[in-house]
Amino acid sequence: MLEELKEIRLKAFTELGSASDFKELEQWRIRYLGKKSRLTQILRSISTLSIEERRNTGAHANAMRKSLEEALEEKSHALKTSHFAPSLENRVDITLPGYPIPIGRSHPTTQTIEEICQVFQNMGFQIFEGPDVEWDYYNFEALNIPADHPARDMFATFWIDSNRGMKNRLLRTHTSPMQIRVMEQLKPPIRMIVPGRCYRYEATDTTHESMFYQVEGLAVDKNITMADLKGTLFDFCRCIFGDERKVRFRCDYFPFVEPGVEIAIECLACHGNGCRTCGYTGWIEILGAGMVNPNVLRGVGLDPDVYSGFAFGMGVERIPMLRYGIDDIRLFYNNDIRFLRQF
Ligand code: FA5
Repeated sequence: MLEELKEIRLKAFTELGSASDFKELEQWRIRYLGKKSRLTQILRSISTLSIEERRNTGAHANAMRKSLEEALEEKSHALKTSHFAPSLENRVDITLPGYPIPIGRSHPTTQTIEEICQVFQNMGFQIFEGPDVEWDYYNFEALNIPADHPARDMFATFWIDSNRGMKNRLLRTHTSPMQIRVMEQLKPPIRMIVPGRCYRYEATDTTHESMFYQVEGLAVDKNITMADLKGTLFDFCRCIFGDERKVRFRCDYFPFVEPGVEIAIECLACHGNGCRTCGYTGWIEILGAGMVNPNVLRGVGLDPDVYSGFAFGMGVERIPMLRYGIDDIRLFYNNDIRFLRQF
């Protein structure tokens, strides 16, 4: 039996050496290691041998099975390497340049906010941020807009909850609540700006979104006048739109300022002739402003006979609209990458 084992071994290794693909390898496995192979038969018959033969033949047969299995494993690995390597080389041209990885960029609104902040920082304004979810007190009450004041209609509100029938928390309709929060914390002189999201429960159109950005501004000190307000805001308009662009400055009403004004810029889409984008007026309003109402100063413990101030709140998206002739504010938040990657 030992002789037979030697013969099987010699034959098996010779045939394994000449196996050139996986099909031949599988046939080899069945022939030498399969259930019906001679080696398996020998291993099964070992129990019928005498003790002496059993020990000798059993050890040889088991060692042979092990070495055949190892040789099979090795050959299979060698075949895999030689099988895939040349075909990979044929399919992949490693000299070709790689695919470019698209690089992200800031949203046009973020870019505009950064630019606005830079202009005001150069004038000495500090930057603050405040909560999107606001109390009725800060959004309205402390800004001289008590409950049932008709001016609440100017700000169509998303309410969040109410307290025993009293509406209480909301998504801020403007960044002006931060005027109060900052004046509660800091003593004049104050020069601050606040960029942030605002929400209004209103139908959208070419210049109105239900979620948009504003930058609030506030300056409080002794002897601040309307001339400071006008000079600051005209300087800002020149920095952003250049010297040539027409700026309209006229009266407006906001309960938290007195007097109140608004600034509008000539529409780029129609050069002031009137079009769908500007609602056929030739102008797009970018900000409301005014001298801080004495009631507001009193509410935060400042004496209006000693201190005065100006405040403004500007719509951020309207600035790139006016600069680049974008005819619909809704394009900013549609997430169309073809629009966004232009900036
Ligand atoms: C206000 O929100 C006042 N808080 C501004 C203010 C601050 C006045 C301080 C006085 C002193 P108004 O609702 O007009 O005002 O909005 C200010 C600017 O935000 C507008 O000029 C416009 O540029 C922008 N804006 C207003 N509503 C929308 C909207 N729905 N979508 C996009 N931009 C808007």
